[in-house]
Amino acid sequence: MSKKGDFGAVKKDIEALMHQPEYDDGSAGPVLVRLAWHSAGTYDAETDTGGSNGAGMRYEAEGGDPANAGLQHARVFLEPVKAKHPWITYADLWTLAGVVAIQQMGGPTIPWQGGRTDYVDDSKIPPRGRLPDGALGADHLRFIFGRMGFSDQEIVCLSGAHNLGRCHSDRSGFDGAWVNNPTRFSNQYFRLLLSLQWRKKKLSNGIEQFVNFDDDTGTELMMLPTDIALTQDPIFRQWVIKYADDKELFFKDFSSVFSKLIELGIQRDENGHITNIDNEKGGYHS
Ligand code: CCH
Repeated sequence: MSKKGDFGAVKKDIEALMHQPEYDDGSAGPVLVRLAWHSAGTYDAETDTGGSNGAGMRYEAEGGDPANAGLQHARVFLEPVKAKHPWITYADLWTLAGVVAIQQMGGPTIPWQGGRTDYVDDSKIPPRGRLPDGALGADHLRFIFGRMGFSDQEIVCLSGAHNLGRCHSDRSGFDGAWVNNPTRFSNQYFRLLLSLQWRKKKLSNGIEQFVNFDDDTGTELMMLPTDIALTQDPIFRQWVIKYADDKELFFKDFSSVFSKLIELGIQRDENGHITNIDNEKGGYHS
């Protein structure tokens, strides 16, 4: 067991579990990033509900949301880390794991601060349906991310996380990976959105997605309708072009926007101490 507050020790153990030869593309990274995102992406700025604090996904109300199907794999990967460092809250562990995973897959360093609690305030539990639906379009994205307080540029930037991982027919119903190397963080997702021909395909479960089949390599890549919407909406498209052209800019912007995502609903004083969480209820100030 590490000393309370030794986040560096936790980081090392998260890094050590990233390599998972039997799982998906050989890495726990992508699903850990999705866990961090879904833990935070329920935030509603107007009512100040949802967000990463509380780690509500441990319970059926949030964990059983069909949008969160498959994220138990990420939570199971992290259990040994929690067992070894019992002082860390799940809310901190999940967000930290996302940040560590992005960095280990070649992405930018993302500012992260601890202090979230695992206390679930019943009045702050987000209703289901706060997370985006991949079958929809640009209006839906603005509605969902606008609720969290994100701009058009930030929506496009965050979507660049689809450079990682894949869709699973037994989780979301969509199927396949967005890019050729889904365990390496880059701006390839934006480049492929613009450079490949995407055609609509109806899967055997009735779900529609976009695909590109490469005759030379025999590989099929995919895009969700929401991904394609980024190229069709004129404002979103400008940002897709910028991020496709400029990997450095994408990395820089992604670092700040992901950091903003995992801080939604959290207020801190100048020392980084969270001020809007009752420390008696499981909060922990480093
Ligand atoms: Fe996503 N995402 N995501 N996504 N996502 C899926 C998988 C990943 C949407 C839908 C899906 C973000 C935004 C959106 C990841 C990170 C982010 C899947 C497949 C769907 C569907 C799930 C499955 O079947 O396993 C939609 C719609 C949006 C709207 O914008 C944002 C923002 C992020 C992070 C910043 C990652 C990573 C994955 C891969 C997970 C894995 O298991 O490989």
